[in-house]
Amino acid sequence: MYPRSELDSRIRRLKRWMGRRGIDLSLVNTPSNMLYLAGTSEAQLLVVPLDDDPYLVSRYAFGDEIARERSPYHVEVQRPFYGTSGREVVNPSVYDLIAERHGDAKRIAVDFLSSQDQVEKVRKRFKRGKKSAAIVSMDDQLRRMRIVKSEYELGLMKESASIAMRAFESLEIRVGMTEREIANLLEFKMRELGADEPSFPTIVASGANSFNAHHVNTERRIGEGEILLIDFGARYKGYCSDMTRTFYLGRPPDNFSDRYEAVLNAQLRALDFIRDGVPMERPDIEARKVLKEHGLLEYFVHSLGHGIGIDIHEFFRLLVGRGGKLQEGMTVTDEPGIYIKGWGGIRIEDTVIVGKNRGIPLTEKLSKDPDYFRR
Ligand SMILES: [Mn+2]
Repeated sequence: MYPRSELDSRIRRLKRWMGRRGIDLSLVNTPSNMLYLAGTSEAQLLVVPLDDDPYLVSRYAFGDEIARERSPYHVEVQRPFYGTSGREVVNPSVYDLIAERHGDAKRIAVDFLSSQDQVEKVRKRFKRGKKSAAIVSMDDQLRRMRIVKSEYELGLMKESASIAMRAFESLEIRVGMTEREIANLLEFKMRELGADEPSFPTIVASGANSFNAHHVNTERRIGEGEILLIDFGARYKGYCSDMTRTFYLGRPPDNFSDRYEAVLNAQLRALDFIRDGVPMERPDIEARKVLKEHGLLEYFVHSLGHGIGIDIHEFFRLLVGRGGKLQEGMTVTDEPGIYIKGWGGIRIEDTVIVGKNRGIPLTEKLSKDPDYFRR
């Protein structure tokens, strides 16, 4: 079970925000937000009344038992009855239950304001006369809360990184294997080592396919004298890791080694700036400067990194032109890459904690030697 004290302090923080904004009820249904606030995503709705304890509404046999095991909060069960004729069907919406209990709510915060039909369902039930409760978004508040990780969360992310690295190290990759085969093996190993699942579908890009930053794996067989790029991560108890390694199978030609060196230097340079108080665009700018010195700037066509946690891509990007400052305890990826049409791509990525003096990589123990498979 998720530690109660962690969740209680998050709920308290949410309630302080609700109090300031005159919000008397919060409704959460995005799985990642629910996990963050209640320790489980096995429910239809998390309900946080300003003046009462939070509780979950979960469906009978479709998560209610799991929610009870994982969350310290009360689980209200929603159970349909279908009978044997259409007249007997009783299947009240979760929003009926909420409206019955909190019918006098005047200002409701939801994390699904962009979902028109769900908002309409809430609006319909919180109508008295011609007036309906005001419905506002809580997305910004939840983003602010989730952006800096607690020690407990960092512990889960470290384990997720460790699982991914150990899985990779146990792989025996041989020339002749297909991209899909390698991805399947890696994902199997991560699960075997305790991962809930891969944090996203593993990318194995060989040869010219390495040009595709988000390659979709094929039956292509890897061969000598080729680039092999592998981008992967594990999810552990809800928390993600994300890393990329690029290799050369066989003796690398100079143009590969030089370009690899440049990307690696850019990645390490950026790491020095992933620290408390630095503008979020700075690490990206520093990485771009290094690539510029090597004449590779035009091939770095994405941001240096992104927030990571319960979601693989969380709020904010490390990108030139973006505002905001880094704060100790945030978690980001550091992943410069170059993509040269007709030749291929090189990306090196680690998951990193924003530290006091420099970034603390969680995934760097896995060698960045591009000759890894010939050791
Ligand atoms: Mn990434």
